[in-house]
Amino acid sequence: MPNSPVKSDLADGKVPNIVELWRDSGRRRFEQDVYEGLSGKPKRLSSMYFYDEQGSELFRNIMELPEYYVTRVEREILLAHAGEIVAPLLETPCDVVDLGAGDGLKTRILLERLVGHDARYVPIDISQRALVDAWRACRERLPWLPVLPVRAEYFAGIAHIAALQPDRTRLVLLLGSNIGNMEAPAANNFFRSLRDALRPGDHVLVGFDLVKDLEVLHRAYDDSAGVTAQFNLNLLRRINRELEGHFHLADFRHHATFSHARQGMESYLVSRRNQQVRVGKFQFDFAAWEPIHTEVSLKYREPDVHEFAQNAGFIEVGQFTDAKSYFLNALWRVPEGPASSSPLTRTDP
Ligand code: AVI
Repeated sequence: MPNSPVKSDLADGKVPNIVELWRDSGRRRFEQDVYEGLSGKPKRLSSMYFYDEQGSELFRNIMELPEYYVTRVEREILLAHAGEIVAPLLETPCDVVDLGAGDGLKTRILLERLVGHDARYVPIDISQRALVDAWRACRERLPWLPVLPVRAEYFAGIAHIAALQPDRTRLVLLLGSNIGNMEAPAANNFFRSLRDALRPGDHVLVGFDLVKDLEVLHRAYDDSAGVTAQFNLNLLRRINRELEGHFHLADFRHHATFSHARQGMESYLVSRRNQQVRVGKFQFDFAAWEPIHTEVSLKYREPDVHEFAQNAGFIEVGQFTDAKSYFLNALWRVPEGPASSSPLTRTDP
């Protein structure tokens, strides 16, 4: 369905042309992943299934929480360093490509600096609603800016970037610590394929959440209002809704803990009692206090960031942090010379 407009907005004639590259592998893959994840030991479910309509709404609520510092501190960094970040774009026409854009709120801090310049904004996300919101907000606040939304997951998004007009410099954004939801091999793989899709002189800006006081991390991933717990439990609700699951949510609790071995927060749903739960034609046994692993949110130190850049073959141009050193935005450039030819394996986050 290429270039299909968003139906609900057709009425007022104000619709973005969304390039549709999203291939929802749908119910069968979800069912298969749930079956394999809950049959395994330890049990696990992929965090990629968090983001249905309700989950995306809950994540928007998380970003507003006082305990979830990530959004706030990255905004602080972008406000302080927007000029330096967009400086390399000012010499030629440019495309700002926003991978996992959400509503693009933070990105607009950078885009505002490109007024009067031949710039375009390419938000890429799997959520149609997020893309429409990002497009609308730009139309209102940055009416001079062409916006070319793309509905795709990361790897299809990267392929799309490779096909963008060759005479424009690109700045690719991966903000908000989205990289932290990938294990290190998947993250390296991701950066390598991104680098291979870019040309010399293109730039990348990546948000890395830094290792910090464990109390701060625990509060961010287990907030007092229980929104993060609901976000995690929504996975069971989604299984109930889409796969005829029979989970009683009160029989599971959200648990978030820091793993020193993994250097990151791990989220679990823990069974409060011995129970059997039916999902469609399958039945799963849970022992009392048995966990289902649902998410990693890895945290980084500066050498980790350096290693990612080196492994993928980027030149480090700048590193920007907030006043508390909670978060780091790294700006990398693609060097002259051919892209690496090492084979890539596709890895889901
Ligand atoms: C989307 N991602 C970067 C968030 C994170 O911090 O790992 C998802 C999240 N999980 C719990 N709270 C927020």
